[in-house]
Amino acid sequence: MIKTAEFIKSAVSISDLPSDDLSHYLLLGRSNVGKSSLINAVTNRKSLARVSQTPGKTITLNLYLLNQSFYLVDAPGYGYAKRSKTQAKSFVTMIRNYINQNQKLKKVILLIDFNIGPTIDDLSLYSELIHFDIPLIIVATKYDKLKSSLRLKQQKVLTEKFITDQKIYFTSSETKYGIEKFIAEVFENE
Ligand SMILES: Nc1nc2c(ncn2[C@@H]2O[C@H](COP(=O)(O)OP(=O)(O)O)[C@@H](O)[C@H]2O)c(=O)[nH]1
Ligand SMILES: [Mg+2]
Repeated sequence: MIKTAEFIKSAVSISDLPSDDLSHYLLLGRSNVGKSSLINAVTNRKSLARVSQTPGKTITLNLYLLNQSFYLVDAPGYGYAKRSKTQAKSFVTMIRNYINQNQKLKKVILLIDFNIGPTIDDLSLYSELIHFDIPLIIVATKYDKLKSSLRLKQQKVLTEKFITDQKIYFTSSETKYGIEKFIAEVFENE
């Protein structure tokens, strides 16, 4: 259970990250996939993470401290249409450095829109991420948006896009479907 949550900082570079020994959990996903909403649902706060703000030009890692014991790190905005190729590249470089250099990173959580399914950008990021020696989790967001009669079929279609045994959570930040299970399993060691 998440009892406390606070925004700590927006880090603009790897060297700007806190120097304590707390664990990090990295959230990745295209703009609009529901990252901020997931942070708010997990922490049971209405607006801890700002929902749907237009991404700025600066690439940041936004750190939230949960239960005074671990960081949830929001890395906003890959696949954002208005970003230049150079910016997209520097995003991937920053994430790669963060994963490679951060001993405190415990898991990478990639968000996919359940309705839209994985986009080309999502799948290309996924295929990079599976090569890192770090647990990778998929969260299919906005589960509530699909008609319940179509959910099982879509669940199957989505599952087939990823490697066998890929752990996938289905969540809705709107109805809180799947949020408790996500918290209990993903942060089980915290
Ligand atoms: N119906 C529904 N809408 C959602 C859900 N999660 C996010 N959204 C909406 O999707 C849009 C983008 O969400 P946001 O959290 O800002 O995405 P981010 O850009 O990844 O941080 C907003 O309009 C949210 O209200 C969900 O679980 N269900
Ligand atoms: Mg956001």
